Amino acid sequence: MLKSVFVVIVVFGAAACAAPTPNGLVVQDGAYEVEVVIEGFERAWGLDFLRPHEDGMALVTERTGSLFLVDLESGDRQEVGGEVPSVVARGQGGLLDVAVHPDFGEGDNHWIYLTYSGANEAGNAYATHLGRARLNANEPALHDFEVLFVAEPFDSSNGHFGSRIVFNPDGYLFMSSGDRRQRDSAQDLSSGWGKIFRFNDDGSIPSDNPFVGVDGAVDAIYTYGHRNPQGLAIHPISGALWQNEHGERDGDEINIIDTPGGNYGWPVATYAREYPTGRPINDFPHERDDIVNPIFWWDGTRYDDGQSGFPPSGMAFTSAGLFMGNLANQYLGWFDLQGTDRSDAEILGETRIVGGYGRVRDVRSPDHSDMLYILIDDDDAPLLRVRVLE
Ligand SMILES: [Ca+2]
Repeated sequence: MLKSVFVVIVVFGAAACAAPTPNGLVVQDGAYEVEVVIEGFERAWGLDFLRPHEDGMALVTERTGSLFLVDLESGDRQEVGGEVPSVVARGQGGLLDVAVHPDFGEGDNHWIYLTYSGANEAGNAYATHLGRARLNANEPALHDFEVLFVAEPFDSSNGHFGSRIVFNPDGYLFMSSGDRRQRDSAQDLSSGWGKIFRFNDDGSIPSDNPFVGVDGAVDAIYTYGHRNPQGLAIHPISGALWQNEHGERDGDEINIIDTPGGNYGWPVATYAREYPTGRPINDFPHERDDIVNPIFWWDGTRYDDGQSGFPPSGMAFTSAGLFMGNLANQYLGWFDLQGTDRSDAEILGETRIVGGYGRVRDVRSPDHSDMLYILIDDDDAPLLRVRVLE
């Protein structure tokens, strides 16, 4: 499957190219518009919309620990006070993603959800936390903050925390966690590392989660065998959860999280290779029948112009296809996606757009139309609005 040569589409005759990426990759210009909505974020990481009830308003996290309420029309932003959790902003950790309850604004529902790396009581080890609080958008401030889940164990390392959160159409909350750079943890059902979790909106565990009642297993686990998941998005037609994650040397993946209890491979089956030697880490996914294969992956042969993999971040679906932020190569990937589910989904090509701004961290579309918002993860960096011209 998907063995055909992967072609980076370069449209000749388009306007002059935007600023090149750090490694000189050609980035297309002319098929989309970019607009700076707000400038001056420090290490922006996550974004979600208060729509439909407060259309045009959104929340933005900075990894360094601040939460902002932003007006996407006027460009105004206000820092949210009150019970914003204290985070450990170190390495890849800090204040990570934000998700707004799908019924936010109905009745007294003002719940918003955050993931972040937090410390243990001794302050010397960290874990990815999920919490929620009520947002008063007038102050603006958080109230009634509570921790819902901690992806234990705590560890002193500062890498591979994940973490994205997203609600699906059935109202379940999904959360990702990384393997904390300890590979085998992703296969260990008693560990909260390297997993996708599923919760009810109050943080309780759905009774039909696949490992409920399994001795020693973390009952929040929905799928396992993930290295460092960075993007979660709901497909607008199927309602299925899609995910991307970082490989090692190559092995970056796009997955459909459609198999409750599924083993998604890391590190027993992966297209990633060892950093120092380039040798395969273990089996390849297609060699195993007990592994849920990625629907698309980077094995080092996708590009012929110097790019190796696609270190992904946020992802979003729009009417024009699938968009994913590229961190190291600093552009927005626009993927020509055909089909909707595992049986027919196919990516036919990629166009590099919006280069030259910095690492593209979060990518979100409010309504799956032709418009999306992206966050640049850098010092003094912008929130950008991108409109695809088709
Ligand atoms: Ca995998």
